[in-house]
Amino acid sequence: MSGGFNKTLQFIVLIVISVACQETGKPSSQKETEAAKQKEIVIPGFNADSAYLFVEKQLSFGPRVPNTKAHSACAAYLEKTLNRFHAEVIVQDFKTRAYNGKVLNAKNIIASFEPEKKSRVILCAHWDSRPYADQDPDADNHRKPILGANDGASGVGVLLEIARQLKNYKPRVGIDIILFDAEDYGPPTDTQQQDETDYWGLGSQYWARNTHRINYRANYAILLDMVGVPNPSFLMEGFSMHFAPDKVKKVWDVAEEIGYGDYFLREIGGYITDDHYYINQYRKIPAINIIHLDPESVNGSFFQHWHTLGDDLGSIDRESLLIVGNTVLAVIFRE
Ligand code: AHN
Ligand code: ZN
Repeated sequence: MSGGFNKTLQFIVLIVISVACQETGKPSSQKETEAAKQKEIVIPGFNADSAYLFVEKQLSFGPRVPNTKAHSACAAYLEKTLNRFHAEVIVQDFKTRAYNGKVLNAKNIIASFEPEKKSRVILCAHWDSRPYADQDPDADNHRKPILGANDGASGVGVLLEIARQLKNYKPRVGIDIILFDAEDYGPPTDTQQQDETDYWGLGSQYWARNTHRINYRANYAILLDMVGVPNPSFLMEGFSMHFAPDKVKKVWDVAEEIGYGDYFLREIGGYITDDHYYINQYRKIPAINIIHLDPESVNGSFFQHWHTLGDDLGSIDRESLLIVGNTVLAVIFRE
């Protein structure tokens, strides 16, 4: 009985002492450090389940091929969702000619956070999906459109989740999320025009020559492409290293520091004509590509289901979305 009372008393005394210490016991320098910490930027946590749902939602419209209903419906969804996250959204509506002469009605969707800030970083991905499963093992599928879970939706899914975080958390730099259209309408591999690489990245080519604001500048751009594959290997892509080696190093260093060194490999990959190429070449903004590269794969460059009907939700791993999302968030919140 009395032992129990003593213990209770001891406990109360301990609480009183600890509260007293909290109020008065700290040296003033420590208090100042804490005041400074209050003003310090808080890096939000990336929610992989939320990103995964954003991928799933994009696929629910069907293949997002320009000039289709699914494409229009998905564009409306992306615009609405980015508005919901309090971004200032500009939709660039444009027509562009495909390799086969077809006129594509395309939309680049641009979401700006704190557009008044001078110092800016671009985060981008393509939101369209390819009209041709021309790498499918079954030749009967070569003219069927793909869902593009990894090839398109994964990067957009990560960026929508980042946008959701940016509604409540503000880095020191302004952020422009750019969702490019008509990236993947390049000529099928069994036509004569394969080597005409400028039929890829039509949306980024348009944006680089007609930015959404006059005299638009950004410090650099990070492109996400095929970031949802399980156990990804993000090699240092060729054009990224050519145009912006310091930005590659910055991102890879942050990734390693937060524990993702097994995925962001210090190994040079091939040159991929992707949206970042046109941002570098036409706009002179240093742009890098975070892209899963696998020289050992069946297609010699990308993941197993690249440009096949197999690029569906089954080839998306939440963990990979998390790795990329946390890395990009850490990079922009350290600026
Ligand atoms: C070329 O194959 C020329 N570029 C690949 C860019 C790409 C296609 N990214 C996704 N799909
Ligand atoms: Zn593609």
